[in-house]
Amino acid sequence: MYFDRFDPLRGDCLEVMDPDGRVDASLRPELDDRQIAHLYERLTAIRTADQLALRLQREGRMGTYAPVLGQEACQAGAAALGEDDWLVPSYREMGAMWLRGVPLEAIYRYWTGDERGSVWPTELRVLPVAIPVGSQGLHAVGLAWAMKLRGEASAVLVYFGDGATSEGEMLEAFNFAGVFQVPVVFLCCNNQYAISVPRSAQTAADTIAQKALAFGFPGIQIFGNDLLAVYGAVKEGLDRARAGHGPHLVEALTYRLGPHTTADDPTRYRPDEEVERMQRYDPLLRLRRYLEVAGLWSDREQEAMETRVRSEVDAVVERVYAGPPPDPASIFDHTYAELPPYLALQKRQCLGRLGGDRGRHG
Ligand SMILES: Cc1ncc(C[n+]2csc(CCOP(=O)(O)OP(=O)(O)O)c2C)c(N)n1
Repeated sequence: MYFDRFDPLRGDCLEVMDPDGRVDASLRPELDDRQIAHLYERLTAIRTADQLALRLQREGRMGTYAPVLGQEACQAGAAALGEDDWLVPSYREMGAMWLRGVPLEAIYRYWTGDERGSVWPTELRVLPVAIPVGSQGLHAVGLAWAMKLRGEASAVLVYFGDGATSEGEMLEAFNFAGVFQVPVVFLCCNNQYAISVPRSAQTAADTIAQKALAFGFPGIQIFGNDLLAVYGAVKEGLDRARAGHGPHLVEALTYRLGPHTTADDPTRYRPDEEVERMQRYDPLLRLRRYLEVAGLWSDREQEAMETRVRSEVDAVVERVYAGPPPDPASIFDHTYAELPPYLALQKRQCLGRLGGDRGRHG
């Protein structure tokens, strides 16, 4: 319905719900109003948790953090995953991971530098956060290839940014996926910047979506601040991948309203007016407008929801900072099933030193 009708070479870009909340019924994915209201609440919870993370970082209680602000609708791609599918995140997918079932507690712990935050039930089928830009593309394709070889009817959804499409690993992933026709959906959250490098300096191609065509599989460009477009395109890509139609690429046009990470000052490379202009496309605003027009929402519902998500997130923060800090030697745990020899050596050295310190402190 989407991939066959929207052609990136023709300049097509899928929008189902416009910034005023008006929906094109002919393009609407199978999401009823109740489900949309639920996702609106979850995306609001993501924004709440995201802003709190930023505050915790500023208070010195969290390490470097990569905010989601402005890109919440892209996170809802994870809501389109089937139970047996896999999610492969980059570092900006706090929301997608949470939606998939990774406890927010673990996500917060991870960003405080606590390796216990890298542990969640394997049944969720979520890979760890990938910090090296583009590396997760190959992990995703490897997973998808394994599923194909095993004859499993499941698919992989991998997130990455516009900057990642300039990395060799991502291009290798596209190529491998096309040649072996593996069940993977590449979701490029094109937020217009790779730190300070604008999209225009990233590639000479008109779109990222069209790159899929060169690798021999379908690509579509969508408005990534439109929850319905994200959900619809990702769901169709996953369904088709699972049915044996190989890889699909979704380029979601979005905008990073905040800094790249808490270590970045975006005022040095982009004008304030640009950010102000983009506020109009806020993914949460259009959902609220839609629900209001549908008669499902008023200030009362909004206030009640904000109170609910605030207490949900506050309770998580309380748990994260309660109890003793982690054992420093736990930095060696939870990444490898078996430690490589050089890390095993470092762990022994670390334990030796900690042992001494612990001895001194009785
Ligand atoms: C291989 C590699 N090179 C450089 C970096 C430093 N770095 C971190 S994020 C980033 C920009 C990535 O931009 P993009 O892929 O557009 O994703 P975004 O952060 O905008 O979501 C860079 C260069 C890194 N983490 N890994």
